[in-house]
Amino acid sequence: MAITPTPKIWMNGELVAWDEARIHVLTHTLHYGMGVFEGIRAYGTADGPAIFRLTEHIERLHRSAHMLGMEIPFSVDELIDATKATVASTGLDECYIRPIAYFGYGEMGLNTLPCSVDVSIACWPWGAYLGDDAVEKGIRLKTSSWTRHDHNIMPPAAKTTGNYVNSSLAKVEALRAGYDEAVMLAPNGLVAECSGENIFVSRHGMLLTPPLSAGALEGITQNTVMTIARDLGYEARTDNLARSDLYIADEAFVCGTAAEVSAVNSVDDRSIPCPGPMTRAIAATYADAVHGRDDRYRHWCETL
Ligand code: PPE
Repeated sequence: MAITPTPKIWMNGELVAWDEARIHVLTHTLHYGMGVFEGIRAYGTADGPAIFRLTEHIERLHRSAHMLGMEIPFSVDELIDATKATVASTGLDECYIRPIAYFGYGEMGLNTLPCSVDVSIACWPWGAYLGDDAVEKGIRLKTSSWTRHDHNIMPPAAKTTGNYVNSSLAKVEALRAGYDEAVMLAPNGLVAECSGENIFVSRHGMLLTPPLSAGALEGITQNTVMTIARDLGYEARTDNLARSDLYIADEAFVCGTAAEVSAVNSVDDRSIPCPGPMTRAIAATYADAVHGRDDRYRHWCETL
């Protein structure tokens, strides 16, 4: 999806003009994929723009870096302030926000120990990630021929730039085959997640989503959905899912910051009732939560 420029990007402590936010071609992370990033959304609320669960996203950025042995030279609080300042500088009510921490210019070779760590935060307007009618019409999923990372190959729980080679291979394969998104299996054959979202299925009234141990990212939207689901009176828990669980699901949906809550209408051409009542209710409550319209979740809307 094309990027629409905004006035400023935050780089290592200062806001610079969008066109000046440049890096050298010998930037370490460009070559070796040892970067960590986040995807966050700001939404218009009655109190002005609010960044949904900003603190949790920045904390996860720090956890991802920790898993790579990377020391981010800015604290969680400093990056929260920087993110708010970047969003404020755009004048936008709603936007997608992309913080990234990466090993910078000056060292080459696989040893990251001597490398400097650079951080930037950019934001721009970004619409529906899986199409405007993803809740009503649902998306078509395909089981990927690409296996999700094993924990001993690279940590799937870290949101690292390198992990997304695997995601992009799966996404492009699914699109070329005429599907909307790929669902990826872990090396043990159990369901992990989609190329850019967590997956939920409902079976016998119980909402299930694969845990971190299955190779899923600890999704902040996944956590939001579990809270909303329980508040709506549904039972929800993390559990291992087999491919068969997808084929015979009563309902299925994917969720992520970019994708929000998007219904699934089929997996490998096996149709799934769509949109089911749980998916509809959760998607509607999620929309209210992010826009600050539901008092139960107002504390997640971090105003500038
Ligand atoms: N799994 C993966 C692999 C993933 O990339 C995301 C987010 C999630 C789960 C859901 O995480 P959360 O956003 O905390 O609920 N994917 C981000 C990047 C998408 C992209 O195209 O880039 C996102 O949704 O912002």
